[in-house]
Amino acid sequence: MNFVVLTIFPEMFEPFWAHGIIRRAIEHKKIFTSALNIRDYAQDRHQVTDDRPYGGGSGMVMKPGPLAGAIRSATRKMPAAGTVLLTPQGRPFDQNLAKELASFDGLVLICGRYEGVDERISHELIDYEISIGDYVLTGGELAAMIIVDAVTRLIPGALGGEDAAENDSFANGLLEHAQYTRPRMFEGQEVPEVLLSGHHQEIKKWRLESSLMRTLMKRSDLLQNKDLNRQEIEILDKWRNEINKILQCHHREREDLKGKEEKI
Ligand code: 4GX
Repeated sequence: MNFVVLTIFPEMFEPFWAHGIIRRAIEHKKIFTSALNIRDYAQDRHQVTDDRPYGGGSGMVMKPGPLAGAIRSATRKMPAAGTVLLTPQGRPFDQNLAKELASFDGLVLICGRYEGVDERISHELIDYEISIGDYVLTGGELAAMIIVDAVTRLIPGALGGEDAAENDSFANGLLEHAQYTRPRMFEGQEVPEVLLSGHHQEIKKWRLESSLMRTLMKRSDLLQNKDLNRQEIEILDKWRNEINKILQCHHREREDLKGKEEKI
């Protein structure tokens, strides 16, 4: 995967390329990264990339010329690349969109600043408008890093050895199960016995239950939209039966209480 970022602050990406899994993916040639300065595509002597908005008002707008020049320069070198504009108006970024983007040979990530980019940029030159969430950033750079990060870990071989992308949160539409490491006892809290048992089948089942419980408690919206498999339905059914038993008991007690009160 070839990532090309277009930004007026290319230096922001230097520490990002230089650490952790991103750095290793670059070293192992799983990804290629570059940040081009939009300013270099400005025509005038002062290399201006922004201007006042037509119609008046506060703030500045990114001029279309330098942006179009930068995008065309990037796509000329990789015609099959997808072009992405980071914007709060974009399609919400999620794991499914990350997977879709991971299938491209290259991605050109366009980072706007100020109040945005001249509207005439979007149409021909942009394949995707993407938002990383409903909040306002000072520029698209952090959003671009988030996309590079989430897409990189989906590229085969980018994650080292054990930790494969198939095993994490969202890969199966559920949140990650609870995790424990040494010591066995921490501030009066023990590690669940089953995880020490070495019983792989039981551990697998416990982890699925943990995943389902956390998803139900923290993000029930994810369960509503998910295709559940037989084992997942079995677990949810078991919980439903247990909850029903508790509630029936509770209702019966209240009925008993009411009966007694009526006699008095
Ligand atoms: N998810 N911002 C972009 C300037 C801008 C505005 C409109 C193009 C069109 C954001 C987000 C985000 C702030 C980045 C405004 N550029 N980007 N910037 N949320 O808030 O992606």
